[in-house]
Amino acid sequence: MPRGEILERIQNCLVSLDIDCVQSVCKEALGAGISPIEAVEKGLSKGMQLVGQKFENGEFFLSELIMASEVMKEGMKILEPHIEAGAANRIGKMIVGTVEGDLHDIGKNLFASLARAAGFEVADLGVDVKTDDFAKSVRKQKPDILGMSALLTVTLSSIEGVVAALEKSKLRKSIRVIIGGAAVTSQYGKKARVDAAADSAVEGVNRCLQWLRKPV
Ligand code: B1M
Repeated sequence: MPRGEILERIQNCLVSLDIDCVQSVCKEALGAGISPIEAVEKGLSKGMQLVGQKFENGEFFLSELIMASEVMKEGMKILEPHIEAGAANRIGKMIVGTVEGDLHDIGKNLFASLARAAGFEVADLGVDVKTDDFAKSVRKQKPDILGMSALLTVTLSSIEGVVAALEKSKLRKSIRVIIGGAAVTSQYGKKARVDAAADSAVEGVNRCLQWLRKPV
């Protein structure tokens, strides 16, 4: 079966909220030589966007969003072990988390797992991370990079709060800050004075790798 069709089937399985279907088509994708990252980005993540559209136009309710997250996580369980570790040695340290008021964690988890596979040591602070907790963790753990995920427009401004807290405690200049998530745009990234705003986890991790080759 053509690769495009397999990826489309992954999306359809997700939209149908069918765990068995997602698991078997993800396995089929790997068997057909589709890279696990492509299956995540063009299959599962794309399917989640379709789920989001159905929620927006009233076809899906919160219960379906919750179910879709579970289905995506089951698909990730098949694909994640195949995302290869690229670097034998630790290349840098990173702290990640989803901003205060926001409970979405799938994109943040994806970014963290790709970063680990690329050789980063990643401390994951979880979801709904308070501004002060981001700043405290940076002070304590001294990472090279801070990554924040934000999917809700209403809580997006927490990012500016974290940047301000880092500036206040004179920590901002010693780290790079990257943000991502459905609510993030590059325009917002400039407003929030972060170093990068990534559209995808792959793009974000690639940017982090570039930074570590060219330290702050
Ligand atoms: Co909610 N949700 N949700 N949701 N949800 C969205 C975000 C929404 C766009 C849906 C919609 O209306 N179309 C909408 C936000 C609207 C807005 O603010 N503009 C929304 C809403 C409104 C809500 C609630 C308020 C609903 C309610 O209660 N009435 C509520 C809020 C709860 C809260 O957080 N306080 C809510 C709840 C939920 C669930 C809990 C049910 C569930 C999340 C479960 C979970 O995460 N464990 C959920 C889901 C699943 C979604 C959608 C459908 C899918 C999100 C997702 O996981 N996508 C979402 C629709 C959408 O995004 N279009 C939606 C897959 C994931 C891989 O994508 O996280 O964007 P994403 O990550 C991408 C990139 O953004 C990037 O990489 C990934 C791709 O490679 N990326 C990074 C992400 N983080 C990065 C960090 C980086 C770099 C790249 O560097 C650090």
